[in-house]
Amino acid sequence: MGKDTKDLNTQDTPALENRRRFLGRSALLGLAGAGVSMGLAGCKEEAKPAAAGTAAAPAPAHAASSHEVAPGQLDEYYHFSSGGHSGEVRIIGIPSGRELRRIPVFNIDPMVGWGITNESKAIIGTNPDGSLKYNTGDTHHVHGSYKDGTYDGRWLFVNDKIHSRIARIRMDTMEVDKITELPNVMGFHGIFPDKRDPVDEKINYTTRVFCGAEFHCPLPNDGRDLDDPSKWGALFSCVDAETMEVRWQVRVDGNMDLTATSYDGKLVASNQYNTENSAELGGMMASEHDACVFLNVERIEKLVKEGKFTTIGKSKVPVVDGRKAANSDPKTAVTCYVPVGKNPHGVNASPDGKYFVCAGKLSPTSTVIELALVHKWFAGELAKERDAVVAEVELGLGPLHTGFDGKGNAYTSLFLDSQVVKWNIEKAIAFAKGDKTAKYVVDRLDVNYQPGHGFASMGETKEADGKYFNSGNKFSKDRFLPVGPLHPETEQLIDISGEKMKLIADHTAYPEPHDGIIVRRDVVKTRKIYNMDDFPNKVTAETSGIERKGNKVHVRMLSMAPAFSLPIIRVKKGDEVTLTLTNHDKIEDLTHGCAIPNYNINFIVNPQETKSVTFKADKPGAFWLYCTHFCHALHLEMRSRFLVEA
Ligand code: K7E
Ligand code: CUA
Ligand code: CA
Repeated sequence: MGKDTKDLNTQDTPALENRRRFLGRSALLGLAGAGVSMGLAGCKEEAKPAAAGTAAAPAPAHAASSHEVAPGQLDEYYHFSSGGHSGEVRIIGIPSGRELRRIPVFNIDPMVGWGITNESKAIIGTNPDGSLKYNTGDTHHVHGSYKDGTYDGRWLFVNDKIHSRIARIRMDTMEVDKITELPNVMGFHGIFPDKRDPVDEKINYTTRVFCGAEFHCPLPNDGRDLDDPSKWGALFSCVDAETMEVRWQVRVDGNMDLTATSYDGKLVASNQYNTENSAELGGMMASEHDACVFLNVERIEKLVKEGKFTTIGKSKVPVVDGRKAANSDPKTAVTCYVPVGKNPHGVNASPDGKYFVCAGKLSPTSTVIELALVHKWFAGELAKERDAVVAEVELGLGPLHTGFDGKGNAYTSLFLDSQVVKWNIEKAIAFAKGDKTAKYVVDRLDVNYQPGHGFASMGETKEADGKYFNSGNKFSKDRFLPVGPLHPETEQLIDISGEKMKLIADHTAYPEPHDGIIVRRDVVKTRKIYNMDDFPNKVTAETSGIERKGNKVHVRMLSMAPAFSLPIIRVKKGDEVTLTLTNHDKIEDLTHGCAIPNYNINFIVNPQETKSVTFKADKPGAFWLYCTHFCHALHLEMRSRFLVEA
């Protein structure tokens, strides 16, 4: 339709108009300069517990209106949630909100020994001296692997924004098995698995994971160009889902923020808020338009195959040029930059596979881009990139992220308005085409208070079922008992099975949840116990014992409730000790722990699992190596003497 974002399609309920006026609409729309950070963080008037909003209104009959799951009953869904700068991923039951598990990813977890055992250190990454390369992380987006357009229950992928790493979680054990650091990028933010191969019909499952990098940095980042950010750049990366190696990267104009993939496997999109390529806050807001960029996966991989790429610094990863200057002919272009409203945040693909919704953030709009039209542009059959936009509708202030119910409705979080707005995509398109009677806003719900991500049950799959929507909110200060100056955040569960949304539960969240997915429970198939043969260093009754080679001592031990196989472990001060422990119990959930006082050792071994630690025996004395995980009536007695001779 090729219209400018300035003539916004506006349509709203009177209540919202009042609210906007109250908030000072023009001031917010004209955000500029130093005020913006304050504006985004705290401009909202001190929010009150929802009294006047729809949240408290009596709801009509709903299909799924209770969050209560009776004692002994199981939840219907798993919610896999990112953990923000805690560096972890969490598993929450939906609708109960019960926290089921924490998966350490980029953080250290002494309960399981993540970051303590040799096996976990090897996954996280170590320095030449064996110490951890990083022990911090910032997870924002967790997404599952796909088959035939829905989750296959195989893997979860999550980003680390701090150190630009991608982690893979096996869903049968809910443990990380691979972490890869992306070269030459900074601020790796958006992540999304592909849903099928762009070319090979038979590959209808995830084989790639796409990664958007938000921050520009020198290329390579080796000390050059520190004072000339105009030379800095941002790359988009493709990681092989199986090997977790970086397949290729694309140099782009502007930055890459969040990421979404098409159901046909051909395109991947990223919203760009810094098309200005600026290093300054003001500069990042200079332009009235930013972009949602689409990458043509097939064409990129063809260029890589033909050797039409460069490399950056020490990295051997092929880098294809996706900048505008090199992609002026749509028929050969690898990138299509679709102009959208100012500083967008969030791009999401609708479950029918037809649309991408890019939320405005500094523009009160959501832009609907039709996939088929982007394909047309790549075929040279669309005059302008902007013509792929089929609607750009006003929703409210600070739109960030969008979920879908599979019934044609989108649910967009409004950070500044503290609302979730339900809107109908086809009606929005009709409205944009000129049918001013098309009521695209279906409902609004106040949330408490500043929503970031919102996502619906199975909403990122073609099996979107429209039952639950989770709103992850910041600034939830008065929603729970105060627990010190730092408050919990809120995950609010919304029943979206009816015409009107209904808030049905508040769950606490340890800061800070961002994105998550809600997965039907039958998709998830976890193992009951481990397979001992999966561990090459397993300890058997025959190999249990202590082996010395010079000052290197290998202690091989097994656990079987309620005892360790070695009652006494004797070493000498200065020895380098490797302790390998295999749990020979076969009963589901019969886990043992292993802690050594004053040696900072603590980890668990699950049934049939093997783990090891290596440390210097630098403190003489007697230390009770004991079982930390309650395993047996004689759990307290389950210990060995670790003796270090002076
Ligand atoms: Cu909006 Cu990092 Cu997805 Cu958080 S990002 S909210
Ligand atoms: Cu073994 Cu407690
Ligand atoms: Ca911008």
